[in-house]
Amino acid sequence: MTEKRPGRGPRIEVGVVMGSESDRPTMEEAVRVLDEFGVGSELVVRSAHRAPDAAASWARSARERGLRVIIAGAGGAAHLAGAMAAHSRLPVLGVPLASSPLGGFDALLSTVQMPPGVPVGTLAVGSWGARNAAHLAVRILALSDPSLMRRIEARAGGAAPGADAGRSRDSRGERGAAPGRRGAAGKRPPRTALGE
Ligand code: C2R
Repeated sequence: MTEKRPGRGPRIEVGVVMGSESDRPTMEEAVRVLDEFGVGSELVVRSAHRAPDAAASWARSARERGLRVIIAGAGGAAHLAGAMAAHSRLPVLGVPLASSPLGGFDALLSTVQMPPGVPVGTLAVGSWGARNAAHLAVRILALSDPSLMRRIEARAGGAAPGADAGRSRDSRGERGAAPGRRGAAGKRPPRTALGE
């Protein structure tokens, strides 16, 4: 299923692809960050396992459709980001999702351990990864877009990275303090699914 962003918005430069409709709530977090920076995106479901031809043709046509970065989120035996990198020369950012009983560790290893020459920049598990994939995509695009770089600088102005810790979530999508920070009560944040 393809879901195009509304027609009158900014040019669509980031393709956010996910392995299943069930990944949508997490991957929408990436779209929300892109929206905050005014970066146009499309959010689609493609599965390298279940519909490999459709996934390959989406990746192969990505560049000519104007995309400049692909964000791919998938859980379990997550081959989607790797398949995107195999079929496109665009930068691919992989988001391992915690959708199986292994809590995302399976998806993390499947996504991160790509052979040399077929790179997937792998982010954290779950919503942290989805959000950071979007932030990284924005930084990539800003290298050739001075006004976007100014928006990044304006947003960072005075606020240290992680200043949105109040609404941060851990890798299971649960709310908590940012890593390395202590919560209001001075306690350590909750452990992640990967046993931080
Ligand atoms: P369902 O909820 O549809 O059963 O999917 C999806 O990303 C999802 O997290 C369960 C999980 O299967 C993942 N999936 C992949 C791929 N396709 C679907 N990892 C793929 O091509 O890598």
